[in-house]
Order: sequence, then structure tokens, then C-alpha cells
Amino acid sequence: MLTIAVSKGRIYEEALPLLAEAGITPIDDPKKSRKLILATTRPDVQLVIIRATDVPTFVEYGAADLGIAGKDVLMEHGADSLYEPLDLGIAGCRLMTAARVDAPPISGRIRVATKYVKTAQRYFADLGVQAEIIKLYGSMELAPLVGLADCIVDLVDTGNTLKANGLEPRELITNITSRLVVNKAAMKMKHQAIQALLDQLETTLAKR
Ligand code: PRT
Ligand code: MG
Repeated sequence: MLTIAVSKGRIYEEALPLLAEAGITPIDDPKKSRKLILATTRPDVQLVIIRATDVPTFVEYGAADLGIAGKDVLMEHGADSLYEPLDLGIAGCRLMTAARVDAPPISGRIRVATKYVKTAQRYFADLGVQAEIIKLYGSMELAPLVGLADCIVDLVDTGNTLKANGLEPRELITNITSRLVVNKAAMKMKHQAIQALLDQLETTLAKR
């Protein structure tokens, strides 16, 4: 049995057609079902539906053999404990700094609100900027508006969320897509099955 960890939101939606090309279609729709383990049209493959940020943890500990996770989540988790053999090119966005439209360019010591604490720390340290990082779990856009932070580090897609809150994107930290990750032990123990799936996905991606 191969277990694949996927989050319920946009990654799931964009991963479905890719998985379908490999013959993997969930039998229940996670939007309608409360099941956390989904059987698929391939009897040897099941999906576990979890929070996006938990995907690397499940795969690292071998609770799932494979997972699909955003590069943002993988960078924050620390990727050494997993194999990351395939860029699936889905759920694309940019990890950026953003500030109030009327705020001056960053200088001196700054406060940064983000859920990407480690990534932000690394980014500002590399720039030689003294940054105090404030961990938030959501609604990052609010922080500069109420004086909690000078800027935020967050994902930007269309930019509409920033715009609606009087913020603007400033510096690009990195482009983000979702990656297939593999548990290191599973890569050895279930090599044939995993390699076959990797080959199928790679073929599908090459046609896109
Ligand atoms: O459980 P949790 O809420 O943490 O995750 P989720 O349920 O949202 O998971 P899911 O499956 O939707 O996947 C989240 C992953 O999708 C992220 O880790 C990214 O890799 C990827 N992704 C791609 C995005 C976006 N684009 C995106 N735009 N994740 C979030 N957003 C948010 C962003 O944080 C901001 O609030 O959308 C808003 C900005 O969008 P625009 O279009 O207004 O700029
Ligand atoms: Mg979400």
C-alpha cells in the first residue's frame, strides 16, 4: 500500500488531474465526506487528507510514503529529512514581503509579521537587516494596519488580498510551487512502486 498525504485546499484541486493520469482517483469526495483516509481507484494507493503544514511531518515520520506540499511549507519545515524528487508545477504563487502602500522602504530595525518564521529569519539575516519576527497563524495583512509590524512575509498570487488591505508587494523572496515529497525509508523499501509513480507523473508533467 502507498499512502499519499495531501491537503484539502487548492493543492488537492490541482493535484487531482495529475493523480488521475496515474490512475489514482479518490472514491469519496473530501468536500462531501468527513473521512480522513480516502481509498482510490487504485487498490494499492490511499490518500490521507491533512493540513498543508502537516504534510512534511507525516512524510518525514513515514505515516505517509509520499506527500504533496508547497515549497513554502517545505522551506519552513526544513527539507533535509525528505526527498523532493518532483516539482509538480501546481498551486504557484510568490513568497514576498509586503508593506503599507504609504510605508517608506525598510531600513534600520524592523518588525515582521509572518507564519514563515524560519524562512523570514533566514531571508532578513542574509540581507543584513535586523528583523524582529512576530509569529502569526493567519490574517497577516492586518499586522501593518494596526501597528503590529512594519511589513509581512506572505504568499501572493493575484495580489488582490494585499490591495484590498492597502498593502503592496515589495521584495520577492522566492517563487513557490508544490512538490512531491517522499519518505526516505519508503524510497528504499517500496522503491518499485514509488519509482513507477514518479515516472508516470513525470511523463504527465512533460506533456503539459
Ligand atoms: O491549512 P492551511 O489553511 O494552512 O492551508 P490550506 O488549507 O490553504 O492548504 P491548501 O491545500 O490550500 O494549500 C496551501 C498552499 O497553497 C500553500 O502552502 C502554497 O504553497 C499554495 N498557495 C498558492 C497558496 C496561494 N497560492 C495563496 N494565494 N496558499 C495561500 N494563498 C493565500 C495567501 O496566503 C493570501 O492570504 O491567498 C492569499 C493571497 O492570494 P491573492 O490572490 O489575493 O494574492
Ligand atoms: Mg487556507
